[in-house]
Amino acid sequence: PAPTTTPGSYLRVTDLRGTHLGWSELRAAVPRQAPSSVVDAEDAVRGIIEDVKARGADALRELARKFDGVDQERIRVAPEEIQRAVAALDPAVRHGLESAIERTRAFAAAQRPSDVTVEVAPGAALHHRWTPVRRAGLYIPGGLAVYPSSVVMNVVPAQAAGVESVVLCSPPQKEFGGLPHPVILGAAGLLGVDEVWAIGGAQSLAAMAHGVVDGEDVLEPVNTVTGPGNIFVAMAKRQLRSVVGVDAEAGTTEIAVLADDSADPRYVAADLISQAEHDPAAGSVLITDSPELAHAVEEQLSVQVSEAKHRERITTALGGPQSGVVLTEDLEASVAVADAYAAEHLEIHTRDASGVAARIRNAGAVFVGPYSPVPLGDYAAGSNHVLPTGGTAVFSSGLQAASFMKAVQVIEYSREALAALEEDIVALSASEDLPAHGRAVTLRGEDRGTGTDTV
Ligand code: HSO
Ligand code: ZN
Repeated sequence: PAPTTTPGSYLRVTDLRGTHLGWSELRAAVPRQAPSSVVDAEDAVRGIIEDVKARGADALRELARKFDGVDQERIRVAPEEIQRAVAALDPAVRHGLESAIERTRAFAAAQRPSDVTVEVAPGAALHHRWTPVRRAGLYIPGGLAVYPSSVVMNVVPAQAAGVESVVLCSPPQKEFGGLPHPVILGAAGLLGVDEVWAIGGAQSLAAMAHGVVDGEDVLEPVNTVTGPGNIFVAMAKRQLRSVVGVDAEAGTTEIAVLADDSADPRYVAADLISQAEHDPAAGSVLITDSPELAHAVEEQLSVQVSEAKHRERITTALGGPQSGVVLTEDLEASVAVADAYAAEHLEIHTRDASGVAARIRNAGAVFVGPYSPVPLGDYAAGSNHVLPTGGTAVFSSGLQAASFMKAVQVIEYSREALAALEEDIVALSASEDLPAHGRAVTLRGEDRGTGTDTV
């Protein structure tokens, strides 16, 4: 039989019981957002990037007036303003940020990839050497969703990678005298970032990619940009990809909960609500082989949603096609659905939760057991909250030190080790009609024993 989808009071129910779907069919059957309209921003963003490239700071001032309603004197934020923002942080918020920084730093440092050296034959040495990029740029949005936690999540792995120079851009805010949001400045200050520019959206990505001179202030071009943003930011990343390294185009957040009948429906409902709170387009998915649990979660949703501050947004998110309950035959089938959905965040609420977690191939981050809810990872666990969305976890990973690093492959052969490969190289170069390739090797062979070789 084919899967059936029926409306519930909050979540639609897709019943996969009795179906035997293959991988592609499962990928199509799981709840998913309609593809975003990033391309709608294509022409506007192209214009902005060209303008910033051609007119630099003049263009940035004009765009700040147009989009942020702000007349800017200095575009770069004075370092004293950053220090002032640190001093003005609410003590509890400061404590939260500091403990997040500490744990995220510890994990990010441990995640750094290590160099390797291999001797594939006597005298034939290969090294894989990781190096950080020289300079990284981070964009943090302003407006409705202000996430100082995202400053931590982007800056910490860059610093752990050994990036020497980090610049942060965030939109100028009218209500803060044309400066970025004070808690964003405070978080930057706590992290030791002293270069912040008040530039918003696509124009900030253009400025960081191409560099800007504003009188005394110079925004040097960066090698990699990261950070969340709307469709304009996503489109700017797409268009600047040939100029700078970029992280993924952040999509709307999502959570999947894989649960059996041992799960606590109050916890499951609270966690589904927590990510729905971000955005009416956020996705909350429950994958379970227990219709009783699905029912109990629905009951909990009706209690908890009505108590939530952002209940309108939450109700819209839970009711959208990107959210729902997926009913499965058994645990095995639930794991297959979770893999096909490839959630940004996947919670496991089952017996032997760690055993089940170990069987998951596709997820940005896996939260194991009843005491590892997603908001723990959003703010404090020490893992990174910049994770692949929209099913892209089948091929990509969350932000980490390696996102700001690249590897150099180093080749170091001795005379004998090269000689041992001479025939192979000559044969392959002839087969590709590139005889000068072979010649570069035979030349060295001829030197052997003629006394002209120096080593
Ligand atoms: N859940 C979001 C991150 C976040 N939550 C920031 C709260 N603040 C995407 O992983
Ligand atoms: Zn969140």
